Amino acid sequence: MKSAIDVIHAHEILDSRGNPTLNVTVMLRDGTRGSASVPSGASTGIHEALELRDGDKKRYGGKGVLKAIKNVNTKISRELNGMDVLHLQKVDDAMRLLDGTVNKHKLGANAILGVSMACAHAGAHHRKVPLYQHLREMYEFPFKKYRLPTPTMNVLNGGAHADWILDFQEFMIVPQQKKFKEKIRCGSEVFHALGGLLKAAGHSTLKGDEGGYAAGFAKNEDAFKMIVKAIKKAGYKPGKDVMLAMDPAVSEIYDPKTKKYWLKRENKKLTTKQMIAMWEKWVKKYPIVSLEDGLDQDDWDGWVELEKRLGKKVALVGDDFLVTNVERLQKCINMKAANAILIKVNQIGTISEAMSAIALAQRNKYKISVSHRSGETADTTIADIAVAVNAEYIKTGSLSRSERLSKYNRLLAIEEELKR
Ligand code: 2PG
Ligand code: MG
Repeated sequence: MKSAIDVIHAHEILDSRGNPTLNVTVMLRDGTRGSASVPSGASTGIHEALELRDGDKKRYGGKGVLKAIKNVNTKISRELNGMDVLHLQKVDDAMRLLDGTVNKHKLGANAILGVSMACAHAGAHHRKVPLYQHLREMYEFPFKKYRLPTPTMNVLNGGAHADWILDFQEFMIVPQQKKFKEKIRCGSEVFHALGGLLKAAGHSTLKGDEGGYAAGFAKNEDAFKMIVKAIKKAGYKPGKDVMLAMDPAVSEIYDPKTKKYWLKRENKKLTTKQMIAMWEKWVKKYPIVSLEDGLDQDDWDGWVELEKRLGKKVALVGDDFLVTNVERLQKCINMKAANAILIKVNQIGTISEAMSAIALAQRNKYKISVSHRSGETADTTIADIAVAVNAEYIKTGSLSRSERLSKYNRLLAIEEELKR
């Protein structure tokens, strides 16, 4: 069988924060190769699959991934030899069973994911089709046409991605133009207009982990005020040409003991009820179409209430809350606790499991946002996943830094290809 796995090899590379991660190459019996690199989060949810790090403080401050690499090059490689990459579900199942733990802590979700992604690429190359087409057909997504996702672009970075200069992590613009390339142009123009405004107002224009400006304001809400100004300055209409989105990532500021959210910038501690009231106010004031992790990852009742209040108007996206996990998603569907899911392949550890989460979400009319991590590489797999499943959104950072732009640039290329 030509599409059988012959050799798997992983080695250590560095991500956009200068931390080690894995690059994996899979070679098939016919000589076809596929390679992929694994992303890494900073504001990780507690229910995510485990990212295996060496813990050897003398090397990369404990962040090395040599153990994960060894697992790929020995145990996983042996187990998968001769398996057909065109049946990625079986390959992923084999790795899941070999690991045998719920959160993949034996082999490491980073090790497993690197192999899963590399196999997907090898399969597409073997078939001589684009990755998005390969994934759509292999996982039998029922759509006839391809639709490009709308980007949610994180132009102001706060929280764990920008030294807590703001309490909330991501302030995003959501361009509404028809073509993807027009959305990119709009995003870039607003981003640069924002830079000009920040400079003029005496703010820093240095960038955070996702390539957005890391500028501090007295109040978190001022971030949106500034963005609205920038949209206008760039010649666009807020609420029409450009909408807004945010990921306050509030699991990071939640204290389970007091059950309060601590907004240090504003010196406030808010209850779930007060947080919901604040989001309602913001949604009335600003053209917000999407709110991710507006409440803590285990505040199920809070999420149900939030969904009741805002679910008709806004995409309420579960990230740390749902962790690309089918079981948490099913519970969420049963409880009516959200209406959208963020998909991060490394939260769950295989492409197949991420695809199952997407399929389940879509069967229940949830919106899909395929997402990068704050620690990224030039890998563009998530762009193809978003197109494969006709995701509504892609979240892949700001309009600067090549590891963010590589995904946008891949989507620009896909748009061109689909025209033909
Ligand atoms: C998030 C992500 C990506 P991290 O919270 O959505 O923006 O951040 O990768 O640090 O978890
Ligand atoms: Mg998030």
